[in-house]
Amino acid sequence: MTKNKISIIGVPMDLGQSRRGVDMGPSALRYAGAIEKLEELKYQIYDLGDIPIIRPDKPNTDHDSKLKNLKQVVEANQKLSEMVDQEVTKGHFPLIFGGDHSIAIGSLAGISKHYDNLGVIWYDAHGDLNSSETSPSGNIHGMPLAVSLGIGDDKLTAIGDYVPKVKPENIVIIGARSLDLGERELIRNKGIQVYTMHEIDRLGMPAVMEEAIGYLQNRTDGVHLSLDLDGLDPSEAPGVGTPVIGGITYRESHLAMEMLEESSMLTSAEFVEVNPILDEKNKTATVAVGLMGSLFGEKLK
Ligand code: B3U
Ligand code: MN
Ligand code: MN
Repeated sequence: MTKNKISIIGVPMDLGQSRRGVDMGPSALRYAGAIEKLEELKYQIYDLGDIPIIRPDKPNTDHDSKLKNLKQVVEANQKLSEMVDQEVTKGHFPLIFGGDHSIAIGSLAGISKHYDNLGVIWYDAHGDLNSSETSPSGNIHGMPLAVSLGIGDDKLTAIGDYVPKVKPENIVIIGARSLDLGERELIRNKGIQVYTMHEIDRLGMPAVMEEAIGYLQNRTDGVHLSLDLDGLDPSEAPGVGTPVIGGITYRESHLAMEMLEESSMLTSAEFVEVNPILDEKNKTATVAVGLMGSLFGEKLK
């Protein structure tokens, strides 16, 4: 990693989906030793704690758009985008702990204004490319990548006061195996680069990462990693709200992180969807912290 100062921001958000417990994700990652691991690797860590999430009295739905907890998700992401923006301005590497994946809306809003061509690696079983028209669930955690492209409710796309945050040709999705029909159409129409499990099986993770890194190196001036733990196989990362069988292995994931570290292209990252209530003895958070080790250069130390 080129930067040696890392700012950690926890976002205990569970309002972007319907299962409770993912709000404990930041605690689980800290408990699994995230800070100690990064300190061991000689980074200077600035732990900014957790953003307060203002909970509604009861889960609500925006009646115009059918988006669940829209107001609360907008407020938290607005706050997150401001904090991330400040940390990037200081020259720190923002490392965000989720929380459900709706928080990528705020992360990208805070980061992308600092780059002309921010690249995004979306490591996930899902595309997260839905909008209220295509979403089967109304859950905003299935929408953050679409929102970052400027597609979706104005209250979400306008966070950070500019639209869009990323260009479709600067996105690479890795690990997809559960894509809704509307998401497939968007991927086709926008020409988004996707490595599904088919390509990972067929080419192998080394070739996939080499290609993905080469592709982004040619066109971007910074790259954000958005890592949803459900990208991994549920046998190795069971503590997630929407597990999908047939995922990326633990070892493939470590290799992917090491190759990203070698590329020196990453400028920010987030680890999301860790749900300790659904987990087996904090296994998923422990896997996530292991992956952070590889991402921040453990193999070279
Ligand atoms: N695509 C579905 C399911 C889903 C998306 N992201 C997660 N699950 N984690 C949806 O609800 O948008
Ligand atoms: Mn996701
Ligand atoms: Mn997912």
